[in-house]
Amino acid sequence: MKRRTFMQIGAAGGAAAAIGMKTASGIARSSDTEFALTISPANTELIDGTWVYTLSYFLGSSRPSPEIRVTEGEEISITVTNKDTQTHGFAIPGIASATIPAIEPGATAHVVFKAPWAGSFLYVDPYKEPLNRILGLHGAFIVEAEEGKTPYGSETPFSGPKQTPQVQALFDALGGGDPRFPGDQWRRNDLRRDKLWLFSQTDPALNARVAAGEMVDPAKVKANFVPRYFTINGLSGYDTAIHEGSHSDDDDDDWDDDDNPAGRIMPSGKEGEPCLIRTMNAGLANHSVHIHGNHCFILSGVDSEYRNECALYCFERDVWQLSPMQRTDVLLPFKRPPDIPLSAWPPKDEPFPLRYVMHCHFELSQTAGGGNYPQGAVTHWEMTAPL
Ligand SMILES: [Cu+2]
Repeated sequence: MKRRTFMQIGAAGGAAAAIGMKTASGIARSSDTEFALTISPANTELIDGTWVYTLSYFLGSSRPSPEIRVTEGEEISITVTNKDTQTHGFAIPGIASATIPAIEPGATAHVVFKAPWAGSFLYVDPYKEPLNRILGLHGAFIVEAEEGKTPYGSETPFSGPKQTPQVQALFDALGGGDPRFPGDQWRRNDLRRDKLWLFSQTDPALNARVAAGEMVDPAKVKANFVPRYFTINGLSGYDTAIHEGSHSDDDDDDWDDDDNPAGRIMPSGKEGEPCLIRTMNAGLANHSVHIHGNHCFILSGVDSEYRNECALYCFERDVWQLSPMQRTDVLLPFKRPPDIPLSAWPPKDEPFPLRYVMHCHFELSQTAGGGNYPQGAVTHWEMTAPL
């Protein structure tokens, strides 16, 4: 294969910033209805400093795997230019009309479709499935509700006709005088209350074979897949959470806070500020997402055609399974942790912010490079102040 000068994508921003590029999973906001993506190879730095060959969708020329946000019912236009030397495609499982089966090297293709009912989707390269998806050609496609209100007027992330009574009851209980959920209701159009955990994995041996020009048989990828790196929104371990001083607008890094990739992952807020977390798995390994401090309410999943559906029972869980291509929205209630008695709340000896870990219970996923712990699919959330 002919090698070109690839883009360099540093895991924490350092190397990329040197060539004037941001590494954010940039957000394309829902006021847009037209998106121009480019498929391009890149060298990506992983958490332990290892560089691997990857493929990414870029928004414009510099943002890998952008989070695309649209509003239900809108006509969406997506143009994809393939700058790789191999054929690729574009698809959003669950939205059949958004498919571009194949785009030849150097070609540009285009698809127009109507955004369906609100929900969390993945966009992927369906060509040579699952090979190209695993090499990095995936991202989140979020459909926001136009209103999303329950009959009682509580805001939810889901379209009215698709809401189940159980989901409505939960959002109506938030901040509505129910002693279990003191504080505020959930608020839409506020990304502090709307987080994304897109899990994936990398097998560097597979990436190296593709980089060397080998025509890998996609049918054999799954059986031979040995994941050694585990990412959330492309980041691992330390890089998935905001660290004091590292990401404020007054420091000398290249981020403004809105554009901070760790900020899209890490929930941060006060007691009584419930937060939606859109969890999805673009990889080939199973994940078992486990959170400390609060239990999460399961809000949605996907049906057999990968369409989004609201939960019939909003179980309170501290662990939920995320199998490959699964998408599950959960609500982190930001309430007093259930094991702290009311008489001891707010705590006097332990200062705010209270920080709680999220780690995957699929133990392999906590490491990087086959051994470095905890540098995998692990992050934390924080409660900054009591009610
Ligand atoms: Cu734990």
